[in-house]
Amino acid sequence: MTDAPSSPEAVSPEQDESVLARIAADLDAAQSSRAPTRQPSEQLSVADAYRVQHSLLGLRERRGEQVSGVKLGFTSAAKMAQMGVSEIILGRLTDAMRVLAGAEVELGDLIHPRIEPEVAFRLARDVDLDDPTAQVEASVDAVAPALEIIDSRYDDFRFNLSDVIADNTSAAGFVVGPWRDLRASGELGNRAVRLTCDGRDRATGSTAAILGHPLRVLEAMLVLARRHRVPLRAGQVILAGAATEAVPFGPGCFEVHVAGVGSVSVAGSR
Ligand code: OOG
Ligand code: MG
Repeated sequence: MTDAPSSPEAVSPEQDESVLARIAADLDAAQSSRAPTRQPSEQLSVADAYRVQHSLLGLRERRGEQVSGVKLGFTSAAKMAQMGVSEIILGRLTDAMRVLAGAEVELGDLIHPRIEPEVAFRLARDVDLDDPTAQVEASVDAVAPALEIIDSRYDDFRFNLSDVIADNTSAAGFVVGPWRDLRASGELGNRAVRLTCDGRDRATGSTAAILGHPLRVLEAMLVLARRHRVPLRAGQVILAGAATEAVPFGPGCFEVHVAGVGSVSVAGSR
């Protein structure tokens, strides 16, 4: 007897390119019109979901955006429980999503944004995905506190694993604080993480919530980048994934504090 298929990968047929392109176009339109869309009626395999993500990125690149990094999602139990998804996912960051430290973000440009505290790493060298001995950690030179603004393009911020991958893992904005030399920043495995709004605590946790240690995301990232052919290039930012639940991003000044790493803020404005 064989086991029943358990993952979307196992049960979903590959979709035609035209179906994938249509889903990408719907997601792109939802983002630009700030009107959320329905989850696709097709059940996508994980591989197809990354194809949709690539084509969504292609639409952004055709408008002149440039990739500035990658982000990991669902690397903490807090996020998995909040969203009901329990597999690590990879998304792409572009220069248009970058927000300067301390800057204001117009909330009306987003659908139903949330914000979450993150740790960022910086790649100092390209990673050769086809080199079986590639070591990402050796290619990372700096760490920084970061905030991620997520904004699902789906109604009610609800999705399944494949649908959130297709939607570029809800990526909408990111803010990176001052970089510190990774080798001089000490043990990163259990640093207190705090997200405040106008000085009041909104979420608290520890970097230990991120796969036990935030540097472990680098291995997970390499596996996903190889499988779904996501280039990893010198200078790119890597968001390790939120250590706590995301909170609604509304008016006010949101700040992340990562003990011994630093702080950075962003303001929501109407
Ligand atoms: C998906 C993105 C998850 C993280 O840090 O875990 C993520 C979502 O929650 O909408 O960015
Ligand atoms: Mg995140």
